[in-house]
Amino acid sequence: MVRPNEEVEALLREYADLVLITGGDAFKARAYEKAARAIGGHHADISKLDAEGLREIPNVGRSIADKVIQYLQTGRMPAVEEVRSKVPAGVRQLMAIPTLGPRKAMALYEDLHISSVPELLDALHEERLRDLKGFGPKTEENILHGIGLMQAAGDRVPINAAMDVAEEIVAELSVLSGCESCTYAGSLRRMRETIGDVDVLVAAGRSAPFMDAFTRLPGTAEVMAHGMKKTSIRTTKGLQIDLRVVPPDSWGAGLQYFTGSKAHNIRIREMAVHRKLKLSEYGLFHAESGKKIVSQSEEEIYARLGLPWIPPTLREDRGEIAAGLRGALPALVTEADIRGDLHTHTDLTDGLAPLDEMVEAAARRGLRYYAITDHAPNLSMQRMTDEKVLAQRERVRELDGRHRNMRLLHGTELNIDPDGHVDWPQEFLRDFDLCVASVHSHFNQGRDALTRRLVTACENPEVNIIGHPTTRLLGKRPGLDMDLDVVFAACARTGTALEINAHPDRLDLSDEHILRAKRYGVKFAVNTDAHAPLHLTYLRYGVGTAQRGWLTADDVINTWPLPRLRRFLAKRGSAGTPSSP
Ligand code: DGT
Ligand code: CA
Ligand code: CA
Ligand code: ZN
Repeated sequence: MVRPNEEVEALLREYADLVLITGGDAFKARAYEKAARAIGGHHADISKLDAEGLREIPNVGRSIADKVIQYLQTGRMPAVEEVRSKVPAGVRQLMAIPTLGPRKAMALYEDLHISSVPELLDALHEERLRDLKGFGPKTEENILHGIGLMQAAGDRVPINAAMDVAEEIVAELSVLSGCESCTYAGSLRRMRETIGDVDVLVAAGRSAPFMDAFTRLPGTAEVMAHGMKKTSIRTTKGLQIDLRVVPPDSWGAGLQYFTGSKAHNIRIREMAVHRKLKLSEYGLFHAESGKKIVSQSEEEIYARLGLPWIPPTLREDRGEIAAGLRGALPALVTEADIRGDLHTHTDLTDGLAPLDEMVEAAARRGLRYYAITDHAPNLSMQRMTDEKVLAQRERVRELDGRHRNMRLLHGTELNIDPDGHVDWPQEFLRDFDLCVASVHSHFNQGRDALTRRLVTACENPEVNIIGHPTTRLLGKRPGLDMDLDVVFAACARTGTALEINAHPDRLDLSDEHILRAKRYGVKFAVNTDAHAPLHLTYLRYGVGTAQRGWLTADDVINTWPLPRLRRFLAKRGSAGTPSSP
C-alpha cells in the first residue's frame, strides 16, 4: 500500500539514526539521511530501477544502491537489521520524541537505564536528568514539551498518508462487480489537517463481497471488526480504516452522514427534527409515518432542509448552515483556480531536482506561472551566493522563453532575522520578481519580539509573501508565539500576502488562522514549497486548507492572472490600498 520509495526512505532514515546512536560515523549517517530524502522525493517508482538507475538519483552511491537492490529483491536490508539488534527497542521509542535526538536517547538509556516514555516521565518529575552531562533544566523543559506534542498528535496521521491509502482502497473496491459508487468520507473528505481513521463508503446491493475483499487487501495487518454494515481493519502502518456498505438508494444519506463532522451533522439533524422529519444514514424520513422522502444524493437532502449543497470542507459547524440559509456560502477556491506556484526550490539549495526538471514538472501540471525561490545566504548551510543566484536568474530567463504557456518568475526565500531584517541589501532584492520571507531560526524569542519581527518583515517593500507564517510542524513543533492579530493587520496594511504552505507536515497557515486573517482583508498564496517534482502534488492539501478557511479565488493571489499578480508584487499603494482587480 505504501510506495517502495517511502519504504526505502524510512529504512535508510532509520539506518542513519541507528548509526548515530551506536556511535558510528556522523558523516556516514548524514550520507544515508540525504539518500533517504532523495529516494523519498524521487518521481519514479524505484522498484522499477536497476542499480545503475538508482545511482542516478542524487546522493545515492554504489553502496546505498546495492542495499536498496537487496531490499527490493528480498524484502530485507541486513545492514539495518544488524545495527537494529545492537539498539534496545526502548531507545528507539525514546528517539520518537520530537525534541530528543538519538544521542540523548542513548545517554538516557546507558546512564539512567531509561527505555520507555513512562520511565522518562518519572525521571523528569524526580529531576534525575539535570545531573547528566549535556542535560539541564532547559533540556528537561524541551523533552517534556516534546512528549506533550507526541501525545497531542495521538494516533492521528498526516493527511497525505491517509489519502494515499484511501485512494488505493477506493480504486480496488470500485472495480468489484456490483459496486455502484465508492469514495472516502469522514475527516479526509473534509480535508482536515490530520486524520484519525479513514472512512470508506460503498453503495452496493450486497455487502459481503466488499467486506471480504476489504479484509484481504495486501496492506492489512489486523481485522478489528468484520460485519455486514461495517468492517474495520488496521494497516501495517497502524492506520485504521472503516468500510461501510449502504444500499444504492441510500448513497446520498450515507455519504452525508459519514462525511460529518459530527458537530455539523447534529445541527442538520436538529433542522430535520424541527420540520418533523428524521435523518439517518439511510435517508430523510417523515418522523410520524416513517415514509422515506429523499436519500439518493446529498443535494436532495440539503435541499429538502432548505439548504444549498454544502461543500465538505465547510462542514464543521462554523457558520456554514446560517450562511447556506442566507444564500451566502463562499464560492470556494479550487485546485483548478490555481494558476501558479510562488514558493519552490531546486538543487541549487536544498531541493532535490535541478531547475529544468522542476520547471518541466510544473509545465506538465498545467501551471501558467511558476516562481523559483531558493534559499538566501543567511541560511548558511545552503551556501547561496550572489553569483549563484544571478547565474540561476539567467538560466531562468532562458528557460522562460522555451515554455509557451507558462511564465517563469525568479524569486528567493529570505530569512527573517531576529530583528525582522532579511538577507541582501534592498537594491539587490529589487531585481527579484518576488520575495518570500520566512522564519527559519530563533523560534523562542518571546511574544513581543516575534510580533515585531514579523511586522518589520511585512513593512519591507521588497517582501511579498510571508512563508509558512507560524513555522509549526504538525506533531513536532508548535507555531510561533506571537500576536497574530497584529501580524494579520500589518499584512493587510502593507500588501503582504500570507502563505498557506501546502506541505502536509506544515499546512501553515491553518484553517482557523486563515479565517481570522481573512477578516483583516489579508491576501493569501497557496504554495507547495516543493523540494522535488513529486511535492507539486501537495497543492491539493493547501487548497483544501484554504477552503476550510472559507477562501474564494479572489482571496488567493496565485489564482490571479499574471498582470494583476505583478501589480500586487510591486507593493505599490502599500500605504493602505491593496491592489484592486
Ligand atoms: P477522525 O476520524 O477523527 O479524523 O474524524 P471523523 O470526522 O472522520 O470521525 P469518525 O471517523 O469518528 O466518524 C466519521 C463520521 O461519521 C463523522 O464525521 C460523522 C459521523 N459520525 C460518527 N459518529 C457520529 C455520531 O455519534 N453522531 C453523528 N451525528 N454523526 C456521527
Ligand atoms: Ca474518520
Ligand atoms: Ca471512522
Ligand atoms: Zn521554502
